[in-house]
Amino acid sequence: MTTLLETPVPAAADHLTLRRGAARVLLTNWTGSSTVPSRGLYPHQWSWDSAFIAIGLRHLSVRRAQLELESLLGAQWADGRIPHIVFSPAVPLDAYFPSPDFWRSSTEGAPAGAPAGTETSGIVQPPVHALAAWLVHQADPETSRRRGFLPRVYRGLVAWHDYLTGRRDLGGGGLAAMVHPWEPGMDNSPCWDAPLARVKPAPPGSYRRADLDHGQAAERPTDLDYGRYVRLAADYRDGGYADVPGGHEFAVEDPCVNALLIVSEQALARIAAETGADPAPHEERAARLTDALVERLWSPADGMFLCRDLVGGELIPERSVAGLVPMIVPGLPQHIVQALLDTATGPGFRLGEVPMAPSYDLTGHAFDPSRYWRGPAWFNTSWLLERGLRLHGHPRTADALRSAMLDAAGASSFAEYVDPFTAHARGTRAFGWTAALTLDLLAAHDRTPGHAGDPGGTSNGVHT
Ligand code: 9WN
Repeated sequence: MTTLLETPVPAAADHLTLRRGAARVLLTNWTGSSTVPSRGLYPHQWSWDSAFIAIGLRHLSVRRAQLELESLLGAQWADGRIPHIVFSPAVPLDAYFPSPDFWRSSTEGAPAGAPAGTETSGIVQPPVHALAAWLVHQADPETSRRRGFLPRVYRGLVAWHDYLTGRRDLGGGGLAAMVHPWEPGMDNSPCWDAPLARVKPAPPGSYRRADLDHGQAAERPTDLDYGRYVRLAADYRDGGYADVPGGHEFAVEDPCVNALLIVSEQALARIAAETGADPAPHEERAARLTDALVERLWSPADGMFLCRDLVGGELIPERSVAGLVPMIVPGLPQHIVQALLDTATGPGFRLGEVPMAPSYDLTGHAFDPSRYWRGPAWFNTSWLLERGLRLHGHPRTADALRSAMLDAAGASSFAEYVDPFTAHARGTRAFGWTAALTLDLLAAHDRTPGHAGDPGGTSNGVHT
């Protein structure tokens, strides 16, 4: 049965229709204190989803956008980590796997400081939160100041970045490492194929996938991938969620995660200045992270950043959109920015020719236009590239990408991801960050004089 939310919005729909459609998704997915990515497939609160959602929600309700981030921070662990899922006790256990009884955060995570009264996962997701907090503040600084929003979130955000740059510097080179393919948020990216091949999968009968109740198998990770995800998560849990250099079967440094950390650290500098704290340590850390990103993950031969496998010690020779996302970082050397632009518009990603940025090299050996993070185009990564293009002075390419994203969002009923060539819907529909980022792009479009330039200034990565 087709529901109201699944009714496709015609590609040529005017922006008012699109805005209403996007708002309806966010209102429907709102739980009272946060927004679920999807009512069926993802019925809890997810970490980086909430950050992207807050960025869009600020155009509907600044109060809700603040609450979105504050409720997530309410589940932060004492060691600083922000868990990738905060479980809703109202949702049945079998609605999503792995469920709270798998992670057992309040008991197994206690040594790492998991909260006693809230069940969460024990892994993390990319740090978009400080950027989101700053953008939410910017939407209505007066209300933000009156409610004391930034002072309330600042300490938690600092603890979060301390965790990532401290305990999670598993490679010792100054970057945050991820210990599970769910952590960088691009679960079945071909980048993880080789590191995952070392992992013995959990036996198929030992768990039940709930995702296939909602999604098509051809658009989701394989059973073999799932077996390995389950094994890694169980091992991390059984080790008390401890972060031990050399102690993880899967440990990688990802350019998208670290680029987001840099931009969020720069946002923290602005938050510090606004709240009367010292911005200098944040600026210094952002500069150190930028140097480390270039030193450890830049591949001149590929003209893009690659992921580093900390177990094997090498760069992983797979070209995913994660390697282009550092375009959002303001302090990169000019030759790197130029190479990233060339790669983004070259045969692997064809930005400007295909509607949106594919998640993986279109010419790559593992490319699949329908399967999750192995080729389909996603709205969050395209939104980040759109900002990167503006930052580095390419408003026309950014405008074209923005238009294509708006068309695709409406025509796909706010799909989770789309075929990179046809922009046909893939994954679930009425997806939270697709709707939220649509609202953000529409707001930026409407603020743009003559719809041609960038409104918020492009001198840093945290413009509005
Ligand atoms: C596992 C919620 C999340 C996103 C991820 C996306 C997908 C989960 C899953 O959905 O991952 O965390 O069950 O597949 O890959 O980026 O945050 O939308």
